[in-house]
Amino acid sequence: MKLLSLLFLLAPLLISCEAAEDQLPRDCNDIYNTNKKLPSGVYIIYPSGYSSAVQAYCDMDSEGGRWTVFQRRMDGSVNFYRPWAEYKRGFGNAAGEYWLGLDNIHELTWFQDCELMVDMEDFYENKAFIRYASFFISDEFDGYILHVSGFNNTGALFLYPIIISAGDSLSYHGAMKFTTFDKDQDKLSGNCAKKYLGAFWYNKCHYTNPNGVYRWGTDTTLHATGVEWGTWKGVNYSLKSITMKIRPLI
Ligand SMILES: [Ca+2]
Repeated sequence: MKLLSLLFLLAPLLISCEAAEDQLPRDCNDIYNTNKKLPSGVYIIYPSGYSSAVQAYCDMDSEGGRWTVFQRRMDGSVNFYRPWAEYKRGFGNAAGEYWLGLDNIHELTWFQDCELMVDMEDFYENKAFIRYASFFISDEFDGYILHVSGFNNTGALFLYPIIISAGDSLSYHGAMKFTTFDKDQDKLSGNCAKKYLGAFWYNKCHYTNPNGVYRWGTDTTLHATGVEWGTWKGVNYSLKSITMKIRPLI
């Protein structure tokens, strides 16, 4: 009898929690839909319900906005050479350099069809952005396998007159598991994260190393360890900035 009364008392509370949870923004697309005039900036999103609140940078400007940034390098202020637990959970500062976390990226891409955009800039003010029509990753049990396809470089944009495609450096990493220095899931006999000082969906090993060491342009001291997009600037040119962002297909 006591239990029944308790349930009766709690029922409205449980129902209201459920209703409120439905209204929590899962990503920047949800935030955009609450008010289409909101500017780009840092917002709180809830990739998997109430207890999953996390800060993310929302790009509300590029190509129609709605983008949730999950990776960003821009000034070398954050160390990206970190262990598995950090890549799983996320780290850094959403207003600057950060990684949203593999669990969050999985939550945001597994249950809805998403596209990917990568923005890049070198130290000569050349900029490029490319898109992939489909992007999602599996869960930790599967090793966070990367699924990426539909490369589209029509968005390549350069300030200088020579127009060259930034190229597809990511498809080589498709179907790979995520590797950190303390969790080797790549195709190399050694550990690609240790060899190239980053953490990524390394194959044997990489065409791009967005989580590598921030190194201000050309640097051949340690081969291919910088923040690189190989098909654009080669693997010994560390970019000024790179941003990886996702949004659900409409
Ligand atoms: Ca290996």
